[in-house]
Amino acid sequence: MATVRDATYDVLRTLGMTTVFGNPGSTEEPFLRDFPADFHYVHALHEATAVAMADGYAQAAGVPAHVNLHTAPGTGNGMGNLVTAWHNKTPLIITAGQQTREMLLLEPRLTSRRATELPQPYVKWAYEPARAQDIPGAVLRAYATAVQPPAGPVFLSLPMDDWAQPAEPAPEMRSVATRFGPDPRRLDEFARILAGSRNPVLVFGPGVDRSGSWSEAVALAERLAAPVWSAPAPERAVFPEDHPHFRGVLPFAIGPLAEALSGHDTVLVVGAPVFRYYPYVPGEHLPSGTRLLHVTDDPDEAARAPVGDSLLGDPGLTLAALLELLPQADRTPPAPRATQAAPDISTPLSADALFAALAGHWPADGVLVQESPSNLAALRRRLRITRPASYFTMASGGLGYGLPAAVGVALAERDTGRGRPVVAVIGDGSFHYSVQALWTAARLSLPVVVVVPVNKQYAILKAFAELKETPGVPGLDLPGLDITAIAAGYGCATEVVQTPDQLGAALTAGLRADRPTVVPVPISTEVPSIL
Ligand SMILES: Cc1ncc(C[n+]2csc(CCOP(=O)(O)OP(=O)(O)O)c2C)c(N)n1
Repeated sequence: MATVRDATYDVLRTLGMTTVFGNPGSTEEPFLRDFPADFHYVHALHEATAVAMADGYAQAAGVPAHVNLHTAPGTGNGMGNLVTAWHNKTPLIITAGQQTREMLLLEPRLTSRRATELPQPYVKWAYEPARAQDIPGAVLRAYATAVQPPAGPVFLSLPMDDWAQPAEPAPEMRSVATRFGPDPRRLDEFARILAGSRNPVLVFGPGVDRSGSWSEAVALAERLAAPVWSAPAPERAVFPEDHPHFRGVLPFAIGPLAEALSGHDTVLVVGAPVFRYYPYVPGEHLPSGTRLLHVTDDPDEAARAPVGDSLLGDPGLTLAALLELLPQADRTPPAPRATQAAPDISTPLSADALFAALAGHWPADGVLVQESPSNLAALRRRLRITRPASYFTMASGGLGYGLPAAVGVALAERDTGRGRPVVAVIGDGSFHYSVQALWTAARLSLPVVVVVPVNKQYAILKAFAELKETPGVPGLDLPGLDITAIAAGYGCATEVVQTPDQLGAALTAGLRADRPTVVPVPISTEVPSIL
């Protein structure tokens, strides 16, 4: 007799979801028992790590990922990175154990009280099946919900006594659309406005990368002879950053962002929120007289934009449709950005010198995962991303994503056979939020290189305190942390680097190794301005 457990593994198999990221508990053991040989359990030592590894894996492999968490405490531990997965628009199916139905009324130990409310509002759907027999169908519905636009995480709470119950006939396998095209009438209107603009500017967001449409984005920029910005604080790179039209990443504050767009009569934003701001710097959302057109596949993103007219549609399909309608603009294309002077080499290195060295040794098909808050501007200034799907960070602002995400990306590179080298740049503060990911990377023999700029402080919080005039904040210094010892304890190779040449050697060796390598680099403690 087939059980609910058998039927659920069959559904997961049919969906191609045979990798399970998790940390097990008693409420999950009835699901995990006799773990099938054709499935891979990726063991995380902490649930935050499990969720972010799955997120990185899903984004790099371009598939939804499954995370199995412990009941309420495990789900709680995973919550920070669940918030990030929601903002990242990463399709994740989170399953969590629940106490046995027989005892739920009296709330025994490990009951998840109001289990479906716990992950709200950072899931698209949360459900505890009314009957054990509904689990396979609920997994199918969870999958459909997670992958449809806007993609995102979903949550199932699954009582531990359900798995041994007899299954009903398997649910009908169905397919669902993951992209939708724009309304043709509204599209015509957008094309007409763009064609009639004197000096349009393009702002591309992570949706362009998620929809695999860099080539359409480049074609539109060239068709309109328009400069291109990345939307502020992007979680993915959106355009070849060595292209002459590329201007950089927009500032993430109201006044400065509007200033960067001044002189343009039309702004076309594709695949991003309007806009992702962080420090409050008052001002107008747009320069006066500028019109904003917003293309997104997320109705909520369109609804909350403070300015602009929106068109719902997949970024890639909409860019392709605009290209059908727009003639070649008769304008001088924007001139390329000035090349940067080489940074001074000092001891310790400046962030600029570190990242210039990283760029100098960068593998052509390298993937960068980043969580280095105060050094982000220097990193993005020095290391230009020129290929799609090769830059990942968190959209949320929550630390503890980058390190485990890099491990998930590296696993996806191996599983897909693509094998691109993965380098993470993780601040010495950010390093500690999900540091256990190093152990999983070591167990899986993943050759990920983790560069840690060591400034022994939460520098960005010092910069924020300066901007917002809040002196005397405690807890902004990080003395007494031995990154080398911590990394070695989790099974990593480590090498402290002081010079650009040493970095090149460490990178080459680390990317060829059969385990992760952590590379602490002491850097200047100067605090860069936040804007
Ligand atoms: C989960 C979480 N906790 C706290 C913060 C607040 N926070 C933002 S940046 C930061 C410091 C990061 O330090 P580090 O990684 O060393 O980078 P640096 O600013 O020095 O470049 C902190 C604590 C956060 N964003 N997310």
